[in-house]
Amino acid sequence: MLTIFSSNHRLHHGSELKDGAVTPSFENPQRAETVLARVHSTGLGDVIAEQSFDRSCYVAAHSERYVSFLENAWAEWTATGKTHDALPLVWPVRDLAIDLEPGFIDGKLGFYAMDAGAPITGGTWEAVRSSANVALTGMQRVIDGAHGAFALCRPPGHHAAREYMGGYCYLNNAAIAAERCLSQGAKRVAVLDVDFHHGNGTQNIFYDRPDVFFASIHGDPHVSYPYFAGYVHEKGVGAGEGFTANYPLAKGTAWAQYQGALKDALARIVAQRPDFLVVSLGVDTFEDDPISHFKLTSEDFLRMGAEIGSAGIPTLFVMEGGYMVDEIGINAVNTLQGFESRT
Ligand code: OKP
Ligand code: ZN
Repeated sequence: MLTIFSSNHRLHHGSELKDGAVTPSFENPQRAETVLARVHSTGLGDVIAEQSFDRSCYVAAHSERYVSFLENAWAEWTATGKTHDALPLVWPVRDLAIDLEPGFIDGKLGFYAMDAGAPITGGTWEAVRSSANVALTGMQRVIDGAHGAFALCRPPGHHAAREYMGGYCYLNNAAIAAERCLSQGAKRVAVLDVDFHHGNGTQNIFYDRPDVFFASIHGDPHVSYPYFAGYVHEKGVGAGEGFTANYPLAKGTAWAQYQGALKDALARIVAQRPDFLVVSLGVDTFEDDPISHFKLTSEDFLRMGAEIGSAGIPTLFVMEGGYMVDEIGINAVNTLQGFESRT
Protein backbone atom coordinates (compact mmCIF):
# COMPACT_ATOMS: atom_id res chain seq x y z
CA MET A 1 0.00 0.00 0.00
CA LEU A 2 1.21 3.47 -0.88
CA THR A 3 1.92 5.89 2.01
CA ILE A 4 1.88 9.67 1.66
CA PHE A 5 4.00 11.61 4.17
CA SER A 6 5.10 15.24 4.62
CA SER A 7 8.17 16.18 6.66
CA ASN A 8 6.46 19.56 7.20
CA HIS A 9 4.59 18.01 10.13
CA ARG A 10 7.77 18.68 12.17
CA LEU A 11 7.04 22.42 11.99
CA HIS A 12 4.19 21.95 14.46
CA HIS A 13 4.55 21.02 18.12
CA GLY A 14 2.66 23.09 20.65
CA SER A 15 1.35 23.12 24.18
CA GLU A 16 -2.06 22.21 25.48
CA LEU A 17 -4.03 23.14 28.56
CA LYS A 18 -4.49 19.78 30.27
CA ASP A 19 -5.49 18.95 33.83
CA GLY A 20 -5.19 22.65 34.67
CA ALA A 21 -1.63 23.10 33.42
CA VAL A 22 -0.01 24.15 30.15
CA THR A 23 2.18 21.24 29.07
CA PRO A 24 3.74 19.97 25.82
CA SER A 25 1.04 18.47 23.67
CA PHE A 26 0.56 14.67 23.68
CA GLU A 27 0.21 15.10 19.94
CA ASN A 28 3.95 15.32 19.19
CA PRO A 29 6.17 14.93 16.09
CA GLN A 30 7.56 11.58 17.25
CA ARG A 31 4.15 10.01 16.55
CA ALA A 32 4.37 10.42 12.79
CA GLU A 33 8.05 9.47 12.72
CA THR A 34 7.31 6.23 14.60
CA VAL A 35 4.56 5.31 12.13
CA LEU A 36 6.80 6.14 9.18
CA ALA A 37 9.61 3.95 10.59
CA ARG A 38 7.17 1.04 10.86
CA VAL A 39 5.96 1.59 7.29
CA HIS A 40 9.58 1.27 6.17
CA SER A 41 10.58 -1.66 8.41
CA THR A 42 7.56 -3.76 7.39
CA GLY A 43 7.97 -3.01 3.67
CA LEU A 44 4.34 -1.85 3.48
CA GLY A 45 5.01 -0.08 0.18
CA ASP A 46 6.35 3.10 -1.37
CA VAL A 47 6.33 6.39 0.51
CA ILE A 48 5.78 9.58 -1.47
CA ALA A 49 5.59 13.28 -0.59
CA GLU A 50 2.42 15.32 -0.79
CA GLN A 51 1.44 17.41 -3.80
CA SER A 52 0.09 20.92 -3.42
CA PHE A 53 -3.60 21.64 -3.80
CA ASP A 54 -5.65 24.76 -4.19
CA ARG A 55 -6.94 26.51 -1.09
CA SER A 56 -10.47 25.93 -2.41
CA CYS A 57 -10.04 22.23 -1.46
CA TYR A 58 -9.93 23.29 2.22
CA VAL A 59 -12.81 25.71 1.84
CA ALA A 60 -14.93 22.81 0.52
CA ALA A 61 -15.07 21.48 4.11
CA HIS A 62 -14.56 24.71 6.10
CA SER A 63 -15.78 28.29 5.99
CA GLU A 64 -13.78 30.91 4.17
CA ARG A 65 -13.38 33.04 7.29
CA TYR A 66 -12.14 30.06 9.35
CA VAL A 67 -9.44 29.20 6.81
CA SER A 68 -8.41 32.89 6.77
CA PHE A 69 -8.21 32.83 10.56
CA LEU A 70 -5.88 29.81 10.49
CA GLU A 71 -3.67 31.49 7.89
CA ASN A 72 -3.34 34.76 9.82
CA ALA A 73 -3.64 33.77 13.50
CA TRP A 74 0.08 33.54 14.29
CA ALA A 75 0.85 36.92 12.70
CA GLU A 76 -2.05 38.56 14.57
CA TRP A 77 -1.00 36.93 17.85
CA THR A 78 2.68 37.93 17.63
CA ALA A 79 1.72 41.45 16.51
CA THR A 80 0.40 41.93 20.07
CA GLY A 81 3.88 41.14 21.46
CA LYS A 82 3.13 37.60 22.62
CA THR A 83 5.73 34.90 22.02
CA HIS A 84 4.18 31.71 23.52
CA ASP A 85 1.88 29.45 21.47
CA ALA A 86 -1.56 30.94 20.92
CA LEU A 87 -4.31 29.27 22.99
CA PRO A 88 -7.91 30.48 23.48
CA LEU A 89 -9.23 31.55 26.86
CA VAL A 90 -12.86 32.54 26.33
CA TRP A 91 -15.62 30.80 24.36
CA PRO A 92 -19.08 31.83 23.09
CA VAL A 93 -21.29 29.27 24.85
CA ARG A 94 -25.12 29.08 25.08
CA ASP A 95 -26.64 32.59 25.03
CA LEU A 96 -23.46 34.47 24.09
CA ALA A 97 -22.99 35.87 20.57
CA ILE A 98 -22.01 32.91 18.41
CA ASP A 99 -22.17 34.54 14.98
CA LEU A 100 -20.22 37.79 15.28
CA GLU A 101 -16.52 37.29 14.61
CA PRO A 102 -14.47 39.39 17.08
CA GLY A 103 -11.99 41.84 15.59
CA PHE A 104 -9.13 41.00 17.96
CA ILE A 105 -7.04 37.83 18.05
CA ASP A 106 -7.85 36.89 21.70
CA GLY A 107 -11.53 36.84 20.81
CA LYS A 108 -11.00 35.13 17.47
CA LEU A 109 -9.14 32.25 19.13
CA GLY A 110 -12.14 31.43 21.30
CA PHE A 111 -14.60 32.04 18.46
CA TYR A 112 -12.81 29.49 16.24
CA ALA A 113 -11.96 26.85 18.88
CA MET A 114 -13.83 24.23 20.90
CA ASP A 115 -11.07 23.80 23.51
CA ALA A 116 -7.54 24.77 24.54
CA GLY A 117 -6.07 21.68 22.90
CA ALA A 118 -5.20 23.13 19.49
CA PRO A 119 -2.28 25.53 19.95
CA ILE A 120 -1.13 27.75 17.11
CA THR A 121 2.64 28.15 16.72
CA GLY A 122 4.78 29.78 14.06
CA GLY A 123 4.89 26.55 12.05
CA THR A 124 1.33 25.40 12.58
CA TRP A 125 -0.29 26.63 9.37
CA GLU A 126 2.43 25.18 7.14
CA ALA A 127 2.14 21.80 8.89
CA VAL A 128 -1.66 21.86 8.83
CA ARG A 129 -1.82 22.74 5.14
CA SER A 130 0.69 19.98 4.34
CA SER A 131 -1.31 17.47 6.38
CA ALA A 132 -4.44 18.25 4.34
CA ASN A 133 -2.38 17.94 1.16
CA VAL A 134 -1.18 14.51 2.31
CA ALA A 135 -4.83 13.40 2.56
CA LEU A 136 -5.70 14.98 -0.80
CA THR A 137 -2.72 13.30 -2.51
CA GLY A 138 -3.75 9.90 -1.13
CA MET A 139 -7.39 10.43 -2.04
CA GLN A 140 -6.45 11.32 -5.60
CA ARG A 141 -4.51 8.03 -5.91
CA VAL A 142 -7.58 6.10 -4.78
CA ILE A 143 -9.84 8.10 -7.11
CA ASP A 144 -7.39 7.25 -9.90
CA GLY A 145 -7.77 3.52 -9.19
CA ALA A 146 -5.68 2.41 -6.20
CA HIS A 147 -7.73 0.10 -3.95
CA GLY A 148 -6.12 1.49 -0.79
CA ALA A 149 -3.73 4.25 0.30
CA PHE A 150 -2.42 5.56 3.62
CA ALA A 151 -2.32 9.30 4.30
CA LEU A 152 0.11 9.63 7.22
CA CYS A 153 -1.39 12.93 8.32
CA ARG A 154 -0.12 15.03 11.19
CA PRO A 155 -1.65 17.10 12.74
CA PRO A 156 -4.84 15.03 12.79
CA GLY A 157 -8.18 16.46 11.70
CA HIS A 158 -11.36 14.75 12.90
CA HIS A 159 -12.23 17.22 15.72
CA ALA A 160 -12.00 20.19 13.33
CA ALA A 161 -15.49 21.28 12.28
CA ARG A 162 -16.61 23.61 9.50
CA GLU A 163 -15.69 26.57 11.64
CA TYR A 164 -13.64 25.53 14.64
CA MET A 165 -10.44 23.78 15.68
CA GLY A 166 -9.91 21.63 18.78
CA GLY A 167 -8.42 18.42 20.12
CA TYR A 168 -5.11 18.82 18.19
CA CYS A 169 -7.06 19.33 14.92
CA TYR A 170 -7.22 22.35 12.56
CA LEU A 171 -8.23 21.30 9.04
CA ASN A 172 -10.36 18.16 8.80
CA ASN A 173 -8.20 15.98 6.56
CA ALA A 174 -10.77 13.17 6.23
CA ALA A 175 -13.59 15.58 5.35
CA ILE A 176 -11.41 17.42 2.84
CA ALA A 177 -10.59 14.06 1.21
CA ALA A 178 -14.28 13.10 1.10
CA GLU A 179 -15.14 16.42 -0.52
CA ARG A 180 -12.44 15.76 -3.11
CA CYS A 181 -14.18 12.54 -4.16
CA LEU A 182 -17.43 14.42 -4.70
CA SER A 183 -15.79 17.24 -6.66
CA GLN A 184 -14.15 14.58 -8.86
CA GLY A 185 -17.48 12.98 -9.73
CA ALA A 186 -18.27 10.47 -6.94
CA LYS A 187 -21.94 10.26 -5.99
CA ARG A 188 -21.58 8.92 -2.45
CA VAL A 189 -18.74 8.66 0.06
CA ALA A 190 -18.57 7.09 3.52
CA VAL A 191 -16.35 8.09 6.42
CA LEU A 192 -15.67 5.52 9.15
CA ASP A 193 -14.03 6.97 12.26
CA VAL A 194 -12.32 4.38 14.48
CA ASP A 195 -10.32 6.83 16.61
CA PHE A 196 -11.08 6.43 20.32
CA HIS A 197 -12.56 9.95 20.37
CA HIS A 198 -15.78 10.84 18.59
CA GLY A 199 -15.19 12.55 15.23
CA ASN A 200 -17.31 15.57 16.09
CA GLY A 201 -15.74 17.74 13.39
CA THR A 202 -16.47 15.31 10.57
CA GLN A 203 -19.99 14.80 11.90
CA ASN A 204 -20.53 18.56 11.98
CA ILE A 205 -19.38 19.06 8.38
CA PHE A 206 -21.69 16.41 6.90
CA TYR A 207 -24.57 16.41 9.41
CA ASP A 208 -27.24 17.77 7.05
CA ARG A 209 -26.11 15.90 3.94
CA PRO A 210 -27.06 12.54 2.37
CA ASP A 211 -24.00 12.30 0.08
CA VAL A 212 -21.51 11.55 2.87
CA PHE A 213 -22.43 8.80 5.35
CA PHE A 214 -20.55 9.17 8.64
CA ALA A 215 -20.08 6.43 11.25
CA SER A 216 -18.01 6.79 14.42
CA ILE A 217 -17.09 4.18 17.05
CA HIS A 218 -15.75 5.84 20.20
CA GLY A 219 -15.63 6.21 23.96
CA ASP A 220 -19.03 7.18 25.40
CA PRO A 221 -19.12 11.01 25.41
CA HIS A 222 -20.81 10.88 28.81
CA VAL A 223 -17.33 10.21 30.24
CA SER A 224 -14.91 10.77 27.32
CA TYR A 225 -13.65 13.71 25.28
CA PRO A 226 -15.12 15.50 23.32
CA TYR A 227 -18.05 15.16 25.83
CA PHE A 228 -20.53 17.22 23.79
CA ALA A 229 -21.04 15.01 20.74
CA GLY A 230 -21.20 11.33 19.80
CA TYR A 231 -24.43 10.11 21.43
CA VAL A 232 -26.56 7.42 19.74
CA HIS A 233 -29.44 9.84 19.14
CA GLU A 234 -27.25 12.00 16.84
CA LYS A 235 -28.33 10.63 13.45
CA GLY A 236 -28.16 13.63 11.13
CA VAL A 237 -30.67 16.36 10.35
CA GLY A 238 -32.87 17.42 7.41
CA ALA A 239 -31.72 15.76 4.18
CA GLY A 240 -28.89 14.21 6.23
CA GLU A 241 -31.20 12.42 8.66
CA GLY A 242 -30.14 8.77 8.88
CA PHE A 243 -26.71 9.47 7.34
CA THR A 244 -24.84 9.74 10.66
CA ALA A 245 -24.35 6.71 12.93
CA ASN A 246 -22.76 6.84 16.38
CA TYR A 247 -21.48 3.88 18.40
CA PRO A 248 -20.50 5.09 21.88
CA LEU A 249 -18.88 2.23 23.84
CA ALA A 250 -18.11 1.83 27.54
CA LYS A 251 -14.77 2.29 29.24
CA GLY A 252 -12.75 -0.90 29.04
CA THR A 253 -14.25 -2.05 25.72
CA ALA A 254 -12.22 -4.94 24.25
CA TRP A 255 -12.32 -6.58 20.81
CA ALA A 256 -15.31 -8.82 21.52
CA GLN A 257 -17.62 -5.82 22.03
CA TYR A 258 -15.80 -3.57 19.59
CA GLN A 259 -16.16 -6.04 16.73
CA GLY A 260 -19.96 -5.99 16.98
CA ALA A 261 -20.08 -2.21 16.57
CA LEU A 262 -17.57 -2.34 13.71
CA LYS A 263 -19.54 -5.01 11.83
CA ASP A 264 -22.74 -3.02 12.25
CA ALA A 265 -21.11 0.23 11.08
CA LEU A 266 -19.59 -1.51 8.05
CA ALA A 267 -22.90 -3.18 7.14
CA ARG A 268 -24.56 0.23 7.16
CA ILE A 269 -21.75 1.68 5.06
CA VAL A 270 -21.94 -1.16 2.50
CA ALA A 271 -25.72 -0.64 2.27
CA GLN A 272 -25.05 2.94 1.12
CA ARG A 273 -23.04 1.61 -1.84
CA PRO A 274 -20.44 4.39 -1.53
CA ASP A 275 -17.91 4.95 -4.31
CA PHE A 276 -15.15 5.50 -1.74
CA LEU A 277 -14.47 4.97 1.95
CA VAL A 278 -12.35 7.27 4.10
CA VAL A 279 -11.20 5.75 7.40
CA SER A 280 -10.23 8.14 10.19
CA LEU A 281 -7.57 5.83 11.61
CA GLY A 282 -6.82 6.64 15.23
CA VAL A 283 -5.09 3.85 17.13
CA ASP A 284 -5.74 5.35 20.57
CA THR A 285 -8.17 2.45 21.16
CA PHE A 286 -5.00 0.52 22.13
CA GLU A 287 -4.95 -0.98 25.64
CA ASP A 288 -1.88 1.04 26.73
CA ASP A 289 -2.85 4.39 25.23
CA PRO A 290 -2.09 7.08 27.85
CA ILE A 291 -5.21 9.23 27.26
CA SER A 292 -7.90 6.67 26.31
CA HIS A 293 -9.53 3.61 27.85
CA PHE A 294 -10.39 0.87 25.38
CA LYS A 295 -8.54 -2.44 25.51
CA LEU A 296 -7.62 -3.37 21.94
CA THR A 297 -4.40 -5.35 21.47
CA SER A 298 -1.94 -5.00 18.60
CA GLU A 299 -3.40 -8.20 17.04
CA ASP A 300 -6.88 -6.67 17.21
CA PHE A 301 -5.76 -3.98 14.76
CA LEU A 302 -5.02 -6.73 12.20
CA ARG A 303 -8.59 -7.95 12.75
CA MET A 304 -9.96 -4.41 12.44
CA GLY A 305 -8.16 -3.90 9.13
CA ALA A 306 -9.44 -7.24 7.83
CA GLU A 307 -13.04 -6.32 8.71
CA ILE A 308 -12.66 -3.00 6.87
CA GLY A 309 -11.08 -4.76 3.89
CA SER A 310 -13.97 -7.20 3.69
CA ALA A 311 -16.27 -4.29 2.79
CA GLY A 312 -14.53 -4.26 -0.60
CA ILE A 313 -14.62 -0.46 -1.05
CA PRO A 314 -11.68 1.61 -2.40
CA THR A 315 -10.35 3.10 0.83
CA LEU A 316 -8.19 5.96 2.01
CA PHE A 317 -6.81 5.60 5.54
CA VAL A 318 -6.19 8.97 7.21
CA MET A 319 -4.04 9.02 10.35
CA GLU A 320 -5.77 10.56 13.38
CA GLY A 321 -4.83 9.85 17.04
CA GLY A 322 -2.77 7.32 18.94
CA TYR A 323 -0.45 8.40 21.73
CA MET A 324 1.50 5.40 22.99
CA VAL A 325 4.43 6.31 20.78
CA ASP A 326 6.27 2.98 21.04
CA GLU A 327 3.26 1.05 19.71
CA ILE A 328 1.55 3.53 17.41
CA GLY A 329 3.53 2.35 14.37
CA ILE A 330 2.77 -1.32 14.94
CA ASN A 331 -0.93 -0.69 15.49
CA ALA A 332 -1.40 1.63 12.51
CA VAL A 333 0.49 -0.62 10.09
CA ASN A 334 -1.25 -3.74 11.46
CA THR A 335 -4.56 -2.17 10.46
CA LEU A 336 -3.29 -1.52 6.94
CA GLN A 337 -1.85 -5.03 6.61
CA GLY A 338 -5.11 -6.51 7.88
CA PHE A 339 -6.94 -4.52 5.19
CA GLU A 340 -4.56 -5.80 2.50
CA SER A 341 -5.00 -9.40 3.64
CA ARG A 342 -8.66 -9.18 2.50
CA THR A 343 -8.14 -7.49 -0.85
C1 OKP B 1 -7.47 13.89 19.66
B1 OKP B 1 -7.70 12.66 18.81
C2 OKP B 1 -8.20 19.91 26.02
C3 OKP B 1 -7.44 18.70 25.56
C4 OKP B 1 -8.18 17.44 25.91
C5 OKP B 1 -8.14 16.12 23.99
C6 OKP B 1 -7.83 14.79 23.36
C7 OKP B 1 -7.89 14.95 21.87
C8 OKP B 1 -7.74 13.67 21.12
N1 OKP B 1 -7.36 21.00 26.35
N2 OKP B 1 -7.61 16.30 25.28
O1 OKP B 1 -9.04 12.28 18.67
O2 OKP B 1 -6.91 11.51 19.14
ZN1 ZN C 1 -8.38 10.24 19.50
